[in-house]
Amino acid sequence: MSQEKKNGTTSQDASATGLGRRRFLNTAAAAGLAGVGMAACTDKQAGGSSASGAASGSASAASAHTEANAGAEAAMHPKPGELDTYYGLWSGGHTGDVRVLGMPSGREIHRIPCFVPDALVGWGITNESKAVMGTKADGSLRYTIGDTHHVHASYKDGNYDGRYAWVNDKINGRLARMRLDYFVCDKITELPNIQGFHGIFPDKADPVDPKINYTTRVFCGAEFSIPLPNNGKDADKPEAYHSLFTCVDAESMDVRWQVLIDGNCDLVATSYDGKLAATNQYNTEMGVHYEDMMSAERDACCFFNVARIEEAVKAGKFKTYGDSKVPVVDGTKAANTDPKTALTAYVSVPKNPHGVNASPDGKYFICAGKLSPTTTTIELTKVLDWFDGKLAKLDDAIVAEVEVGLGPLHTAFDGRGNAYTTLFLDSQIVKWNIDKAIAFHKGDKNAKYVVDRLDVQYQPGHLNASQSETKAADGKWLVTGCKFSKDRFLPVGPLHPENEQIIDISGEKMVLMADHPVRGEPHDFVIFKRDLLKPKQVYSLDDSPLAVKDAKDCAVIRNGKKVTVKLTSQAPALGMREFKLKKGDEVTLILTNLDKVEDLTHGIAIPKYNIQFIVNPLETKSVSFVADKPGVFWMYCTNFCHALHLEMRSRMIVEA
Ligand code: RUQ
Ligand code: CUA
Ligand code: CA
Repeated sequence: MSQEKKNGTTSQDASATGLGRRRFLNTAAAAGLAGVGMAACTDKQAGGSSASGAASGSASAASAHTEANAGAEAAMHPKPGELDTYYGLWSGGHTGDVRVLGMPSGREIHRIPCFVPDALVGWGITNESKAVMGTKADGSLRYTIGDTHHVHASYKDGNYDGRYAWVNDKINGRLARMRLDYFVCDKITELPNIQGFHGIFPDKADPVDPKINYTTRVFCGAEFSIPLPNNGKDADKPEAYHSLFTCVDAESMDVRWQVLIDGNCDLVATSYDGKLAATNQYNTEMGVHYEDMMSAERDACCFFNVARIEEAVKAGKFKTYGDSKVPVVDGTKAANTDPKTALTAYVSVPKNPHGVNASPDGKYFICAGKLSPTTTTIELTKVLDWFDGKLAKLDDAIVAEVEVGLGPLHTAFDGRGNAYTTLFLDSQIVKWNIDKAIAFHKGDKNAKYVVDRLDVQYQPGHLNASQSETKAADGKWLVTGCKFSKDRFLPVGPLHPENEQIIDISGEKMVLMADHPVRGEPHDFVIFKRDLLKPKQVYSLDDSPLAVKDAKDCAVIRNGKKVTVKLTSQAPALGMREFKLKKGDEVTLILTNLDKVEDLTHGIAIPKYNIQFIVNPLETKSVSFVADKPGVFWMYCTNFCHALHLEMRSRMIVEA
């Protein structure tokens, strides 16, 4: 492939790697991008350093795992009854959920429904879940679809603290929070004035108060620009289109503020000191057509000075759009030319960058080039220097810009100074050393920054390493989400599963350990030590104001047409064996599970009423419906709970 020859980052030819198919896929994928201005990898890349002659990594063979990896092999295949050592939180893509995996086995343990109804738990059926999801005036769900991409968890002291995780919904511009004690979604916020909410990242500390060394904000990047206000009037006025960067309060989940910027937002990163957040921008051209978005040779990584933005909001220097009350400060280039007062700083990055990731030593943000074969390393103290008026040229914050291969998308870290970047077009992961890349960029052409390359199957998007984006990056495991599995699994018709590959990164060379088929379409994920979480095993009756605390309290309480049915479940019986309603009653059924033992979950289904949900030990849930069908309806327990589970029923009698 000519591109590879030119960029010189791969020293082997196709026959040496023996990977004809991979090259075929590359050709196909590269051809798809060739027409839209994918940067050819030349030594003359503006501002970039050439990797010619520097990168001599060799592709590790997939069969390389041998006795050396016996320990890793054993950890990946826990014996029956053995537990995993890490949790993984995985976005589900357009299934709209979040998945919980045990790692490194890759076993899926749980799914957390957020944006999309879930039949198992009754998410979107119970009143409590509907209140989280959001309803229309008639009580029906406002949205029933979602597209989750990026999951990140709350921090304290630079490591996860096990309180919360957040995930985006790209389709309807919403942010969901999950409580990590119960592994449930407890709040969803719809962001105003934006579309295509993509990148998210929680902050790791407060920018001014050192006592707040934990997450209090979540930053959200809007990928699509829209006319502001988006009322159908300015569709043909490109100058009316904008993207906003949004800050959400981690506790209240209220939107605190937004920043109007030039260009769009893609992925988001935050610094360990809380002072900086950033978003990569691929459409600084502000094109509304596809071709326009690829015309510039360099786009940007836009930095936000969090403290200054919050001062500006406090000082009333903002406007609002439409019905939204959220303060919007001006972060456009024209309004931020003086570094000493600037709210934003646009560091240039080659053509259409994608991922931006913070190194675990807290020093750098690394931008992956996507249409450029490079990664750009930005030193954060230099960005802060620029804001202080101590760095004349903002782009001098770029301390390395080196070629790594074709289609770099995301970067993970091992805590030993190495970065791992997915190469979508090359179907590879490249391991490279950050210090050596910096040395190479400075002019030391002998600095061999590429440490290793590993072929993956095929077209990797995200990757992440155990504890990667924390100060406790442990360099043990790397997972990559390959967008195509092709021939790796039994065929099941035209749609193949994705291929999540687990890689041992404890040694110098990466070793591919396992393929895992996954249902579409995970994007990002985080992997962290299991002892960072202390999940609760049972609810408390006081968690719900509606709780029916004793089976004796079961009753049908009538107030005209409005009827409240209070019910309990305790294996193997429901608190009422039968109850009567009248046709047309507006019913709210409250169900409390009085069992106190973990895993003793009951479910309740009402045939023909389209109702099914589960209640965990000491949990209370409710559902509202109109008893519009007369007859006898056997409500039954859906969740296997007891030897007499099948008998666990109650007759709901609706009188005509
Ligand atoms: S994006 S394949 Cu939605 Cu996370 Cu990069
Ligand atoms: Cu209760 Cu099954
Ligand atoms: Ca661009």
